[in-house]
This record gives sequence, structure tokens and C-alpha cells, in this order.
Amino acid sequence: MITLTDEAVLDAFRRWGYLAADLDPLGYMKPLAPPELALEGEAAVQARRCYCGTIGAEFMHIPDAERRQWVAERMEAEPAPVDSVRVLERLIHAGLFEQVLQSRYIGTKRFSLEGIIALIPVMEEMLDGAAALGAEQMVFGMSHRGRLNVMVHIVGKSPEDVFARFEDVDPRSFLGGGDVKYHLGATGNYLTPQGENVEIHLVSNPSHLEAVDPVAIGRARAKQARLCGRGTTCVLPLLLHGDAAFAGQGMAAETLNMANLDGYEVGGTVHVVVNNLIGFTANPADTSSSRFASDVAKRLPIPIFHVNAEDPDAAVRAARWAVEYRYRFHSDVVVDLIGYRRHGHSEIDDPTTTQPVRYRRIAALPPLWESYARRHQTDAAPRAAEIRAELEAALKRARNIRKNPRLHQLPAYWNAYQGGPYDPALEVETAVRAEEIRTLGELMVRVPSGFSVHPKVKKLLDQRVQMTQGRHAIDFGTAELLAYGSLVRQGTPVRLSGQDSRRGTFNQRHATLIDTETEDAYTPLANMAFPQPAFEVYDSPLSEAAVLGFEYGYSRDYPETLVLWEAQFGDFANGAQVLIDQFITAGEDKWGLLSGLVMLLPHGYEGQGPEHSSARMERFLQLAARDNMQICQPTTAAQYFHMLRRQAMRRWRKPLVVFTPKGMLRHPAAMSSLQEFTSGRFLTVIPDREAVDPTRVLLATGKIVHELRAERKKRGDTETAIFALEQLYPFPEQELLAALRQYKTVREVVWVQEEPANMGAMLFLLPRLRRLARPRTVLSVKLSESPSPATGSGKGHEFQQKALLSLAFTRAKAV
Ligand SMILES: Cc1ncc(C[n+]2csc(CCOP(=O)(O)OP(=O)(O)O)c2C)c(N)n1
Repeated sequence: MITLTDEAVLDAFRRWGYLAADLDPLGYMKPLAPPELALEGEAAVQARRCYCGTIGAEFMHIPDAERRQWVAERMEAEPAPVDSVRVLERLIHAGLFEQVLQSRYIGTKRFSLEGIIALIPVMEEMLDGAAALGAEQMVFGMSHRGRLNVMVHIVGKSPEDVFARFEDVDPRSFLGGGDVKYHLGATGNYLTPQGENVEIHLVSNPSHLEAVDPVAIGRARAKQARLCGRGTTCVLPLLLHGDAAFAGQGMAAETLNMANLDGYEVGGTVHVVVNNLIGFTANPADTSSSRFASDVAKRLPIPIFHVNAEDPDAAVRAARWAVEYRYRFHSDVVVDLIGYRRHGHSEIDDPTTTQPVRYRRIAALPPLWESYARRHQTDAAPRAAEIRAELEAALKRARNIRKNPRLHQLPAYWNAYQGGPYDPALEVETAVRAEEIRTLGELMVRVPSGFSVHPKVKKLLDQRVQMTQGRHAIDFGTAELLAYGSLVRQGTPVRLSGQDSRRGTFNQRHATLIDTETEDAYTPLANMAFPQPAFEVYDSPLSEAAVLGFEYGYSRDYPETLVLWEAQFGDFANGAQVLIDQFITAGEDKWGLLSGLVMLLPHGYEGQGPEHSSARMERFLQLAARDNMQICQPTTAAQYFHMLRRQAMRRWRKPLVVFTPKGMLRHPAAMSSLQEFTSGRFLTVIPDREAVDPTRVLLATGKIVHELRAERKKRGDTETAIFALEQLYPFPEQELLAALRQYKTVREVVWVQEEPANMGAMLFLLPRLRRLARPRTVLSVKLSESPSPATGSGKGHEFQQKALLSLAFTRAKAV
């Protein structure tokens, strides 16, 4: 028989010990007995003590031996001492906070932390550890569970400010807007016992679980860029996850996948699973296919520390390791804090109908501070009485608060910007001098000596130089780089990310060039001068939701940067619908938080089928209200140029949704002369430039405008004027009126769209048009209603498009 060496015994426990560890305070998740651990002898006894206690570590899947060794050393060392006096103090505070709320606000949702109260000393330990290692700021993303507790005991908000929210002291300030208390963001300062200060930013979030993950990471990256360039020491992101949400939501997986990518990495995120082994009424067996909710994190080569939350000392040790590991290896790390949930999902929910046995057991459990005090042979009752009295006093004070307390403070870099309603006085000059365009033309094609540019790309670059010298009309791709380059040279950083954005889906951008001999990448606009503001362009992972969330987060903390996210085709943007609905379009209304994020969404009916045609303009228009965003579809290169520059240069920070061209990218009709760049600005409406005494106006947006113009020419039509609606929202009422007034002869206005009647801009526009065009007749031409945006047949599309154009000039229908 082969006898196992001590090393082999240890190896078995390092690999499988976590399965046999004592992790669930209620014992539902029974420790397993893997056959590999059926070992006897002194080595096995010792290894069991290290690996099967109240911390179970999963780390043997990490390929890097040094990292495995790092974890093993800590698991195998004597447990480090914990300041139990301090831990007890925090447990009493956090536990009584929930109890006082429970007795005062019976039947009000608060999402108690009881059952995982250890989270508070865990977070405190993480803050202390991070501060000692150089963190100046921390960004927290978390959901409802324990949020109010965290706001008071970690972020440092006063209990009365949080209680005032329960009193709903100032309902008028919320009419038609605002958000519930457990979604609000908060900022604060945390002082460590060593006197170091850490600024805390708790990110505002919607109910949609895990949606805040990428937003928090994007914010952390922006803060790092501000504070420590490409360094990651200064800002630590911390994400708290519910167990059911972490296991179930794809957002968590998408966000984890960004951890080590050049364009998105933040030097490691610390994750804590606030694991109460229940999701609303559902048991873990119904919400996760694996033993641990944290298994989704095993896609990364990172350690996962499972900890029994009823052992706060162990939890605090794991917390310290997590932060040290992040700082040592610039890696994500997970602490899976396993406890229970004392009440129902919220406090108005009775859990005994679905988990009657479990909740009988839970009801008999003492608060954690009591059991902890007993374990440490301390009498906590006198201190608890004091803290209870303090909380009761805070409750009284809260009843006298009349105005909603502000829980967050915007950083000073927002002072220069504003949101609110659109004001024409915000407009700026966006034209650029001809010499600057010429210089940019040279800079955007400049490569290091010896760099071999692909012959096809070389041809394009040569054309770009000619365009910028006024020898050839300028196309969209060139116009875009001119906008970015000119902004960077006047001090504005630019950050663009999306699937295949470096080259551009339609081979139009080539912002980054690839050496044909070495495949080295080179981005001319990032190397125009040294130093210069950042010009960053990244090919993103194949995600819509997390990447858009990240860029939104980035825009939240870097308003000076023009931040753009590009969808491969606009059709795919609905994969990020939660970010669009919950953050981008509603963030200002709910939380008073601004963003100047740009979404580039290729749109247009070109016969490529149901999923390469429509960026779903109708949905954005439905979400538009109170000037919450801008929705544009520029039809020419110069319009695109001015629109991008306007977005960066105005003080107004509003999300900008842009429907961008595909086939029109290189179409002569969409090109612009050099002069259109050196003068003028973005026009919300382009009136007709040819019709003399028209009797009718065709109004349209995007590519169909060019097709209508071509059709008019073909027909030799002189009766019809064609207006391009370049900005759909805020609706340019005055500009459109002015354009219409030019023509006294016009009797009818026809809205033409290539989308079906239940899509496109029609439903949004018609009521507005009718009001505006009175007394003229308002008609429309569109495809008939359809459940899917476009036909799958290329020929079918051509047929429809022909019919559409013909109808526009002959038989528009009244609507
Ligand atoms: C994306 C999403 N789907 C559904 C819900 C509704 N919902 C709110 S809380 C909850 C259960 C969450 O369980 P878990 O993640 O374990 O967190 P816990 O509340 O137990 O802390 C559900 C399904 C939601 N908020 N977000």
C-alpha cells in the first residue's frame, strides 16, 4: 500500500477541504465528505483544522503557483489575532440598528442585514486593509440587502438622515421623480484607526440586481484615471452580491470577464457574496446549479473564500486576505459570506409560508452580537443599552427633519457641468480652422518608422490626407477621427469602446492600425504629441450590458472625457436594455446624476434582415422626456463631426443616442466639403436646398433622406421639398417651424420612414407634427405594422424600399 506523504495529504485538503468546511450556520449546506479526504494521521488532523474550519478556500484552480502558495500559507498559519472589542462594538451597532428600525417602522421595507451582520466588520476590515495599502477611495456597488446599515456604519451617514427617509419627510421633492431609499447612492469619508481617510462612493442603483456591477467598475476606472493615471492602487472597487442574483444574472458573468482586459481592468475588484442561502422565497437548489452561488467566479483564476458568517473573527480574517490578495496580485477575489436571513425577503414578507421549519429555527437564534460576546466571555448588555439609547435619540431627531437629507455630494469636477432643461445659450462654436484639419489629417495617418501598414488601409489613409487637404469630400470615418483628434488637441480626452471599434464594424474607422509584419497595434491619435490627453479606443468583450454599464459608469466620473460606446449593430443594444432604461435615461430624474455618454448605434434598412437593420428608435423616443437625453441621426459627415464636438464642448451633460450609418459611410451623398467643417455647426433640421416653390415637404431622418433626394432627382420632381430631421429629441420645434415658414406654398407635410408603422419615429412625431404644421395636412409613408423590424429577404427589402419611395412621391396616406 502506498502511504501518502504529508505533502500529499496537504494537497488533498488544499484541493477539496472547502467542501468539508463548516460554512452554513444553520447546517443546511451539509459539509461533504470527499473520499480524497478520508485520511488518517497527524498530517490529516492538522490539514483538516486548516481547511475544514469556518473558512473554506477554493484556490487550487489558480494556474499561478505563487498565488496558490500565497493562499495556502495563510490558510495554514496560526490564525491572526482579531480586535474582538472593536468587532463586538460593530456587531452591536449594526444589529441594533436593524432592531430599532424593526420596532419603529413595522411593515416598512428595509431589507435587514440580520443573519449576515458580520458584513459590517468585514467591510470595515477591508477599508482598513485597503487604506493601509494605499487606497484613497473606494467604490461600492451593492443591492438592497443591508444597504441602509452600510450607509450608516460604513459610509458614515448619520442614522437620523437615514431614518428621515423612513419618515418620508419631504414627499413633494419627489413628485414624479426620485427613488426609494434603498437605491440611493451615498458618499462619505471613512477614517481608519491609523488616521487614514478613505473616500467612499456607494453607487446609486436600480432594483435590477447586479446591473450596478459594471457601472461601479467603470466609475472606479475613471477615478483611477483621474487620481493615479494607469495605476490602480488609489481606488478599490468593492461589489456586494446577493447569492441568488450572483448565480443567476448574466451581468455578473459579463462583469467578471472584464477583470483582466486592458480597456476595463481596475487592478482587481473585491467581491463579497452576501449569501443568506435564499432568494426571496426560493431555495439555493432552485437558483443555482452548483453548490456555491460563487461558482460563476471560477471562470477567473482567482481565490474564493467561503466563510461562516456566524464566526465574525474568521470573516474578518478572510476580509483582510481578500484585500491583501487584490493589492498583491492586482486580481479579483471573492469572499462568500454565508449566513441566513432573519426576516422575510423584506420585512413585510412572511417567510414561514415557504420555509416554515427553517424560520422556526431562525427565530430561536440570538443576535450575532450576543453569541459573539458570549464566545469572547464579555457582557455586552451595558454597551448595547447605550447604543440603543443613541439610536432612539436619533429616531426622535429624525422626526424633526423637514427637508430630505442629501446623502451624496458630487465631486468638484462636476461643478463645471449642468443638466436640466436644454438652453440654446449652451451652444458653442464647433467649427475648426482649415490648417487644423490639415494637421489632423497628417497626424491621423502618422506611424512609427518601420511600421508596415496594410496596402488596403494605406490607400484609405492616403485618401484621408487628400480629404483633409480639401482635395476630396470628407467621409464619415474621417469626420469622426477629425472630431476626436481635434477634441484631444484642445484638451478633451476621448474614450471609445465597442465590439471591433478599433477597426470599425464596417471597415470605416481604422483608429488603430495593425502592422502587417508583426501584428503590433498603433493608434496615431493616441500619439500625436507627448504629453496629450488620452485617446483610447478598445475592442470590447462581446457584451452589450456590462460594457455599456462600464462606459456609463466611466462617464459618471470623468465628465471632461467624451465617452462613447458603440454597438456592433444598433439592433444588439437591447441586450443592454436594463442599463438604458434604469441608468442612462432615468439616472438624472431618479438620482440627479448626469452623464454625457454617447451611444453609437448603426441603424438603417439595407436588406440585412431583422437583426441588422434597426436600433429601435421608437424605444429611445418613448424613453425621452424632460430633456433627459438627445437622440440624433446625422446624415452627413460634417453633421456627425459637429455633433460629436458639440457633445464634448458644451457644459450640458446629457446622454446622446446616435443612429449611425452603415452603407452611407462612404456614400458620396453623405460626404461633406472641407468648408462644412471649418464653418457652421450641428443643424437639428436640414431644410431643403433645392426646391423653389414646393407644394409638399417630405420629412425624414437618416439614410432614407438621401434616397428620397435621389428619387426626386430621378423623377425630375420640382414640387417636393425634402427636410432632414437630424435631431429627434429634444424635438427641434422652432427649427422645423422656421424651415416650414420658408415655403408659403407648402400644403402638406409627409413623414417618411423605412421602419414599420409600429416602429421608427412616427408614433412619437405625428402628434408633434400635426400641431406644428397646422393648417397643412400631415401624411405618412411607412411599412405596414410588423412584429419584427425588417424582412429577411434582400430582394424583398429592395422591393419594399422602391414602393416606399414611390409612395412618398405619389400616394402618401393620411394618418
Ligand atoms: C434582475 C432582477 N430580477 C428580479 C428581481 C426581483 N427580486 C428582488 S430581490 C430578489 C431575490 C434576491 O435574492 P438574493 O440575490 O439572494 O439577495 P437577498 O435578497 O437574499 O439578499 C428578486 C428575485 C430583481 N430585483 N432584479
